[in-house]
Amino acid sequence: MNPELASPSSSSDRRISVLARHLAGVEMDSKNDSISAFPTSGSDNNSVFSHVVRGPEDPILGVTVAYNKDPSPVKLNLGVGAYRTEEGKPLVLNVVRKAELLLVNDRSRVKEYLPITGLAEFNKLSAKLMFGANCPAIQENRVTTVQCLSGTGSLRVGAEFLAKHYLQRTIYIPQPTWGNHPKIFTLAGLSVKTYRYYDPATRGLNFQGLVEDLSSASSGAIVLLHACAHNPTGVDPTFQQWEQIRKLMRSKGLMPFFDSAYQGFASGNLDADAQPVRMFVADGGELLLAQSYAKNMGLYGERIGALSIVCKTADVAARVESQLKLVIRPMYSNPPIHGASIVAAILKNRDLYNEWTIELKAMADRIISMRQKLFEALRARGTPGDWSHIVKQIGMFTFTGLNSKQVSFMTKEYHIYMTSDGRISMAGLSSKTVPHLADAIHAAVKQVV
Ligand code: KET
Repeated sequence: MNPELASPSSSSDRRISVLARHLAGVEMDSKNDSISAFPTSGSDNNSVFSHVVRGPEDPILGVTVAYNKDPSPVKLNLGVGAYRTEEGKPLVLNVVRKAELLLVNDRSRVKEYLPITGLAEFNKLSAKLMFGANCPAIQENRVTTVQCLSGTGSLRVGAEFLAKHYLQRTIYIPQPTWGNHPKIFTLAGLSVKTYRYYDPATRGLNFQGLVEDLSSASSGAIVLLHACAHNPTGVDPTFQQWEQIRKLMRSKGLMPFFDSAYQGFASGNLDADAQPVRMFVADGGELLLAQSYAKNMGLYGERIGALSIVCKTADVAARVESQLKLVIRPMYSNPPIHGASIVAAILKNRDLYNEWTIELKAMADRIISMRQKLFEALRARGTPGDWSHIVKQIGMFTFTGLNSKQVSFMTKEYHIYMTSDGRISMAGLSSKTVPHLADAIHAAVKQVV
């Protein structure tokens, strides 16, 4: 043995010695040497953090934590909105693999810091993807787009900017909405209120309530709108209703903040899903947009997205961008390069873009076929209730109408994991697992009220 590792004197020497022996692969069997013998271990009374209470798990991501702990072979995770194949496996799109190969083989690529605003090419292409190739606001340089950390980071940066520079601090979010929205906006310094959105009785849009609530919102308030495939309800306004919402919001000077996490997942078509946002841009008014490539390119862990702010003039847009940089720099300095490079490689190449749209449509279609299968399975079992909302709702989720007791029952008895509001991620289902889910829903509805 290395003599320097033997007979340590002081306690810090002893720690270094133990670590060195650990790294050298020496077994630590002597009681004196073991990590648990350190004076800082044992009781937490000495810790300056001993008052810290355990926080709750996240209502969505915590579902995966619980799922991972369950040893059952039939367990099923329908919690987080993440696409799975028919085999229940995560999917890396072929087009993403191709783009990554192109990037790896390009020796001119380096790992320098990106600018604070991210990869310029990615920003341009992202704006074009949502606003359309011939968008006047883009041509007039009235749009500033900054690369952010996926949809969540884009919402946060947008909210921090609004809290600092916008005339109103109130943001209206739909009831219900994605569970992270109220936390993001509150922590950014905005004050959160809700507008009616979903009617549990009809399992459809409460358009009347929505119009009433936005009509009585204070002038200039910010309004969070899901661009398409509303999460968790799977219920979107019709184009006619969008037009009414647009007119109402513009007449009251309400500021639209679009959250687009599912472009392409509602209809299977990127342009069709961008329509509501494009209606608001076409009227010449201002708005914010948070875009995510987590779902539609399957780039979840790459944390790639963008914040766009459409302004009235190029001059205002340039000044807004300079302030976005001041929000971003102390928060995370500048964004990561890999995901942005993948997205840019796909969006700028016609063949790769076309291939992406085909793979995206295939994901959307598989989800639609799961809706049909689940609906038919419940009908075949004679499960009490009208389950037609399963096929009517759009996007990744079905808002089943199951209550939290029924959800707990399904988790306990059937090892099916989902959020307590009764939302299931249809993308996590496969032909093989539909019968198991249908059995669980059937039993829950019959046995638990
Ligand atoms: N907006 C909405 C509406 C949304 O559903 C999500 C993610 C995001 C933004 C943020 O996604 P990001 O990965 O930051 O680009 N929703 C799913 C995952 C999650 O909760 O983090 C979900 O609802 O399961």
